[in-house]
Amino acid sequence: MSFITRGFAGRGRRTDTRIPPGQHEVSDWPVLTAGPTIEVPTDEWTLTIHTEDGAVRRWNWAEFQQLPMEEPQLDISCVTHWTRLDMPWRGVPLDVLFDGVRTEHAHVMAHSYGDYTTNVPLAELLGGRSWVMTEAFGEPLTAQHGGPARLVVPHLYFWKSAKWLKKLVTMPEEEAGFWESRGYHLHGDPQHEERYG
Ligand SMILES: Nc1nc2c(c(=O)[nH]1)N[C@H]1C(S)=C(S)[C@@H](COP(=O)(O)O)O[C@H]1N2
Ligand SMILES: [Mo]
Repeated sequence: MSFITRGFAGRGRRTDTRIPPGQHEVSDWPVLTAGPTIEVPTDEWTLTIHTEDGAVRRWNWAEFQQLPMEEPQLDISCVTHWTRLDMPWRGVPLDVLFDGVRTEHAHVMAHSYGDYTTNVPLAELLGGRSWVMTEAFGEPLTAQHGGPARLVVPHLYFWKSAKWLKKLVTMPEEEAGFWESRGYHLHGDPQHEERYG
């Protein structure tokens, strides 16, 4: 009895520091999409970075595969209160994609195939804090989870992690994306429960 109590207490202490306030841990991976699942064949997929200088970077699928990939284990928190710890991903850090890109702009709008958008400060996409992922759990990302490639910004609520990523467009001022213009917080930090604006 005391062994079980200690076991649960120890597990509680471990996760308490990693589960943001108002969240509970799950072991599955819910699918959340506003609208239909988008099917983007890899031979039609491109990712583009737009700045005040125009379309300054573009990769097709084959070119994207040549970029250096990382395999981070990330804790993901959705504003609908689930948190999944230690998800194994594979993708290209945005530091690599933005390497050598010059812009005066401090904000980015991520655009998906199918018109979803979400805004993130540029600085928060850099410094090892976000990736364009092509795999999760050792498998290519399924269409329902945003394959062939999705943004993942693990320190912000999961609505910032645009599925079916198509374009990253820098902006001089902060503008609201799809959910941000429908009541969600402009920033979305789970540690500070920035759920609604
Ligand atoms: N293109 C696109 N990206 C999206 C969404 C969406 O509807 N369309 N939903 C967002 C929300 S609200 C969440 S919680 C996560 C869900 O990702 P998942 O279905 O892989 O769990 O994707 C985010 N990215
Ligand atoms: Mo969400």
